[in-house]
Amino acid sequence: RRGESDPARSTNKDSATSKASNDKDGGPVACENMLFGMGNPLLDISAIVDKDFLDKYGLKANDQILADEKHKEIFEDMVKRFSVEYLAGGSTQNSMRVAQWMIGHPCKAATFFGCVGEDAFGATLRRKAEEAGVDARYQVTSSAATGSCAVCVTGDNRSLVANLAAANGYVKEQHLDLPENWALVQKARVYYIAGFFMTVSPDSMMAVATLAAKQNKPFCLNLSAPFLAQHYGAELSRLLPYVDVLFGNETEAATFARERGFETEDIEVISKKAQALPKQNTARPRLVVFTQGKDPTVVANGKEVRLFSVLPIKPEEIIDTNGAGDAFVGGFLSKLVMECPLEECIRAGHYTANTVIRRSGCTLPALPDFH
Ligand code: 26A
Repeated sequence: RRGESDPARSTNKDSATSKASNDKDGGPVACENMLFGMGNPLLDISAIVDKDFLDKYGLKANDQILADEKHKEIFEDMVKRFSVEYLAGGSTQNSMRVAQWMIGHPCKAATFFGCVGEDAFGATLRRKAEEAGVDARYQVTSSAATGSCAVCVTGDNRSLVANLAAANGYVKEQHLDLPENWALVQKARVYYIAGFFMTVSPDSMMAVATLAAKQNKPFCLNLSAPFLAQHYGAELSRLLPYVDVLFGNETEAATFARERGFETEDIEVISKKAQALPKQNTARPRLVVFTQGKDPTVVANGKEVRLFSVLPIKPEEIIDTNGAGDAFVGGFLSKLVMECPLEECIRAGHYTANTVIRRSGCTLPALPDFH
């Protein structure tokens, strides 16, 4: 039964409050490599910057983009002009660290695949993953530096500029397909890949997505950023039939709807339409989960659209919203993988997002205080 039931329809309402290692309710026990993630391992270089800095590099206050020619100097410039912090980043890797923290079990429950360079940044990412208890299995390339992401904070906004570098060098045949790695993929119960990885290895994503459908396990995808719906529509269309849980925020949902000709700006209608798109594994109804910052999270499950209020937070308690979306996903997945009901998955996601925005970057305090 393990890994096959639909957590969103589970009737075991108590399971989210029992410890992961506690099997007294008959729920699953935390085990190694139960949650699989794959993405761009990036080191975040974060600073509070000014409007001049954003203008110099043509950045919007709130955005996530890939670095191009005009951003070549941004990293050096940032370090020179502002006080910077170095933090483990990369969207999917953030979610895996958060999920592992919530699962709170000594075993490495979360696996992460991605590509780093042979350098100090790569070593830092490896150490951070190790400290978080994540089983990071990196492909290592000698031909590029470890990827980094400039996090330009102005007030409550943050503009992210990712220089994928080595992360862009992930090669399915050289990593995912290796028997010892593929065995870890097969072992997982739940799969999560942020849409960002469509710019790197859509074939790797398809391989994982088709396996998930074949084995009737949930495959989860994040819309990640507006530019993906705009410029990676073909990759997204290929993946969508395999998506069991689709995550996104309000801006990404709006762009997705526009690109697909939904002809509505109403997020509840968008969630319903996305939910109803054709699906490969019909045994598992799709869930669409759209966060909206401080506004309620919208969930469509095929029968209804529900709204879930987030935890209140005073503006002065917000330190940095960078990683809030990843943290929400990490919390959600930590309960999905334990086959908890939808309400518990959402509650955990709101808790981890609320925790992360009180801190710099996608970082966590020593122990979760959730249960
Ligand atoms: C392909 N792109 C643009 C990206 C990213 C990314 N992670 C993967 N691919 N652009 C930004 N990030 C990460 O998002 C986190 C915040 O949600 C940053 O590294 C940051 O940690």
